[in-house]
Amino acid sequence: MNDEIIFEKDGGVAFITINREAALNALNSSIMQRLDAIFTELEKDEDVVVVVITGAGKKSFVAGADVKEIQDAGEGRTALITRGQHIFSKIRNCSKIVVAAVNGYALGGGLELAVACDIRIASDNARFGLPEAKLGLMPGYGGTQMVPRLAGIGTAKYMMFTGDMLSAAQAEQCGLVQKVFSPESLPEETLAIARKIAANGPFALGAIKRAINRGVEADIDTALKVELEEYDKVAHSQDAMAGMEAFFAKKVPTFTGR
Ligand code: CO8
Repeated sequence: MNDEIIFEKDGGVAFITINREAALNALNSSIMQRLDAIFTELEKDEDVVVVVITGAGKKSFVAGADVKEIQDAGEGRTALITRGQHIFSKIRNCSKIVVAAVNGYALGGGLELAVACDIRIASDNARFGLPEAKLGLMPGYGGTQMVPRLAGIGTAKYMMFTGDMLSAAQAEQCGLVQKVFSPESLPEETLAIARKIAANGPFALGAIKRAINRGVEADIDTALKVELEEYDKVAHSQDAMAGMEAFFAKKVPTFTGR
């Protein structure tokens, strides 16, 4: 068992804590492999609706890929990037809703992990940066593509060219972050948001995620066809029947995810 990742489940919510505080939760190979395995496992887990990813301690979410491993990898660097892209794409395309609880530094590969998630909730002391160029490197786990889509091209280029960090307030303003809370209330507020999402119809949540992820990459007519395709499945789902019946019966719906 790899204790550099703590993996827990409570009802419909799973929690992944990157637990390497002495290195500000930098992503080494064993953490990356475990993340890969956890997301494979989650695909088969019908009980989990929402996954929350956070970092251990009060200082850092994830301060990047492990710079020592990158330095030592030599000719293996391209393989590291390929593996990282594969794992982060798996997170982005996961059928569960994935929430990043950013509790401090989200730098380099750490910010790329956060933007592979569906939404980002941050503490007001969180810092967001892509400092790779300071090391003579560039973001390689999806940062050059995901950050412009979320924060705009100008902000993304500014961050990557200067290596400057954004505050949580700045990250919220440009759309990188959806909600900001005090460090003390972040775990509880994130859990409340996760539970709110998990109470909704899981079948619909998965369809909404696919419609948005696929649709934003397409022209509007193709994107609307994607929405219709997903809607067709949702409209005939057991969850939709249960949700509408519960509404008129003034009861809380019991969803099965089917
Ligand atoms: N990798 C490895 N170790 C790290 C990392 C990291 N990314 N970040 C911090 N650490 C370690 C430090 O080396 C230090 O270790 P030690 O105590 O043994 O000296 C410990 O964590 C604590 O860090 P600091 O003493 O530096 O703490 P400070 O509070 O002074 O500074 C900072 C905090 C500003 C966050 C600082 O640690 C820092 O700048 N870290 C590096 C941030 C960075 O450059 N991240 C990007 C890395 S590159 C990347 O993510 C590329 C992704 C694409 C992958 C490409 C694969 C080939």
